[in-house]
Amino acid sequence: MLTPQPLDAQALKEALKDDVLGHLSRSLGVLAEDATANDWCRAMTLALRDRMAAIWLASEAATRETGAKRVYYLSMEFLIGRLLQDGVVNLGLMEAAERVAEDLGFDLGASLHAEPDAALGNGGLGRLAACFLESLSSLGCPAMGYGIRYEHGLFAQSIEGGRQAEAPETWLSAGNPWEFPRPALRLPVGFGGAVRETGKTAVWTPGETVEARAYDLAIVGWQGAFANALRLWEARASLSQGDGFDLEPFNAGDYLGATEPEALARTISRVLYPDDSTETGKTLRLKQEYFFTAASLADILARFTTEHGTDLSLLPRKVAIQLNDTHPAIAGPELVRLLMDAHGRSFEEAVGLAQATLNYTNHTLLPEALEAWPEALMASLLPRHMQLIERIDASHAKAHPNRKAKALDHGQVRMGELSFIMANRVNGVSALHTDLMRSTVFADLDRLHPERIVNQTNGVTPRRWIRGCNPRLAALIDGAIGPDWTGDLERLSDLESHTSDAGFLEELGRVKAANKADLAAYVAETGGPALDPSWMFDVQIKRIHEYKRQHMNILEAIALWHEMRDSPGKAWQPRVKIIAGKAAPGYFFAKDIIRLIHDAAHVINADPATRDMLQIAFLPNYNVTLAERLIPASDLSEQISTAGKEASGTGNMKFALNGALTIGTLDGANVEIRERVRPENFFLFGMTAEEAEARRTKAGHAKAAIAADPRLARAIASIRDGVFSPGEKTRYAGVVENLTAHDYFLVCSDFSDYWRAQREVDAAFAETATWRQMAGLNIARSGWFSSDRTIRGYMADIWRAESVL
Ligand code: 26Q
Repeated sequence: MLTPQPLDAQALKEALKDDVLGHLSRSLGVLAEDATANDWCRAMTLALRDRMAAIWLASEAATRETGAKRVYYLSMEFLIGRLLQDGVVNLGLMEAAERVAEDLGFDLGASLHAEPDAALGNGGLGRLAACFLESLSSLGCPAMGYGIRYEHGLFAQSIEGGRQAEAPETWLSAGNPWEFPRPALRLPVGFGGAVRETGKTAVWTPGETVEARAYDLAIVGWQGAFANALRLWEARASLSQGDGFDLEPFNAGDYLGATEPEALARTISRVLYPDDSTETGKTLRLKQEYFFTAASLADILARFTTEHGTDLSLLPRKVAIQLNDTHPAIAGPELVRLLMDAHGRSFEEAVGLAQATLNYTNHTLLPEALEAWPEALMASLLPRHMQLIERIDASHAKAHPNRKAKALDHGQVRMGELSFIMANRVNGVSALHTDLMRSTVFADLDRLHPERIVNQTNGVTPRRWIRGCNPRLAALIDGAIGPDWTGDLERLSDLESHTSDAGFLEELGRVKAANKADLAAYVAETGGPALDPSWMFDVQIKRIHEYKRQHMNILEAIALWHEMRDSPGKAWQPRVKIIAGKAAPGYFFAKDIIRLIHDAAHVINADPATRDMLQIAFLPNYNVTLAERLIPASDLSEQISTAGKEASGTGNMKFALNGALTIGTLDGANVEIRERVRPENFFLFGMTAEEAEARRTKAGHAKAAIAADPRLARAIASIRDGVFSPGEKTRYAGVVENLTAHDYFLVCSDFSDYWRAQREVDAAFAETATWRQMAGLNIARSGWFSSDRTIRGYMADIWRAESVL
């Protein structure tokens, strides 16, 4: 119904070609003979955007006609990366695009890569939001993502003298051809000021008001069946402030002062906070959170009343709102405020409606990552909300007299508790993580509301993470089982029978080898080290964090180096350890780990005794685009977090789906991956979450572990003695102290078992045919990790929303 009549390949190509040439001349004003890769990229983008807009408007019309429930996904982060290749894949235009490029004489690959990578997120949480939007569209669920149009996304990382350097990211510097600005939509968002109470109603008069302006991106689903929008808010000075231009100071010659209101307002959407797990308590961060949440809720209520009238008791039947972590947690009090102060509902009614509409996803149990704001800050920035939070907490306490967990505690507003109290459903992101939520941070609230916590294990979209990034593998799978797996990933199980077919495994080996050669060529082109595709590619890519234990990986490399030097004659399995990831700028330990990786690489890579067997390569500026190159080219996926600390992981799923084997702990979704691919196709090591928790309380656990493992002792000693920092012996004193004194993340305690598992990996990799079979089984058995499955789960168990397809 929504899909246009299928055209034959020739007609499809001709239509696309006309549109690309049309946009090149009419939208961009460029002659074909002068067009650069960047121009072709923009012309293609506009040609695709036209098609997406048509699908989106048809989807919107279908939603309105059926009066279907709408889902709203509120997230501070959408790590969308590049959109052009994804759009080409989902619209079924890959072949047409290749032929258009051939006809017009431009390089399609170069044009697809000319698009900036939109890094409007830090890592897993933001990338999950992007996969979810794509799945919502693929499934035909009426939805909208709401976030911030950061002028600068996550910082660009470079390495200077082995150390991370940060530069601002500039994805918007050449404009954004994807977006539809909505200049007519300008929503005021207030801060500060005072509350005047008159009998039953309260009037909040903000001391400062900014304006939220909307920019929409169309997110089209698989085969163009449906599309939803991602609406990103930009902060601007309001009309009442002369639209950001103050004439009086200007006339007096104060040109800077004239633009001050605009500069101040724009600060709110200027830059993404680069912290991904440590709460910093910055006022601007709270302003960002309220800014996008308030604009989104106003927009949602306006759409609701347009479609369904003013009877807000219908809200929970027509609207489901998902809070991606606590970052939009102020949505609870804000919705209560709107229902009371703007729509005249009682406090009880308002809270009831808000609770029936809102849901909350928790992504972390790390105590340092749980958001809490000082009451005084909340009261000065959002005085009306502070009143409501107090009332919400008090009424919850009254209803549950034996309650212990409080939203207001020791002068802090605890956003996790607030979100829990205000939500209909609260979900964790893997089975283990959800169990731990129930038994630890939310134990008390779970006891009071035993039906509220549910699990929805994360997933990833197979369009981007197989078909888009690994076309060779996609073609192999198509040939074996047909193309239907792309929209129904559990069909990958049909591959199982092929994994005992030598011819198929041979092909699988060729696919991996070609992807490895492509990666090696790319790394060489961009000035990186030489990678030999015949070696094992052992890959750890994620944010740098102690709990993710990149330092354990590097300790293993150092221990292996010592061992190789001791026994040069042994038949060692050549391997390159590829590591990439960014450290939060203020996270000094993580920055030390990056430096240690470089220092170790510098010494080890140059050692003539080992350089034909072991190399370490740190690739700078890890982002979605680099992940798309690395994952298809990986043999081994490092998922080695301290058990109980990684809520789920989603990279782990992408690797398995691309035929890399995992070395990993029983943490997050690793547990479920191992269950599905079966234990014999997964390299497990380390303590369980429970064992880790117990070990941490045992005095002297680090020292005991070091004493028990001479390899570990020697690796740490070589760091301590300055082997990797000649001339500055103390460079890693902090790292050594951390490992030997408290070792909170149990690197030492897990090291021996990690070493053992790595040697099993070496032995298995040497058996090429078996390794390939294991890789094939990982692919065939990982179909459950599609984000389509995850979104179906949210639709059924959390949102009670239905597809309109
Ligand atoms: C909070 C307050 C102030 C500043 C920054 C933050 C902040 C920002 C981002 C805190 C956390 C994040 C991101 C967290 C994150 O990415 N978590 C990951 O979520 C994934 C998707 O569920 C999981 O797979 C990962 O296990 C989890 O670490």
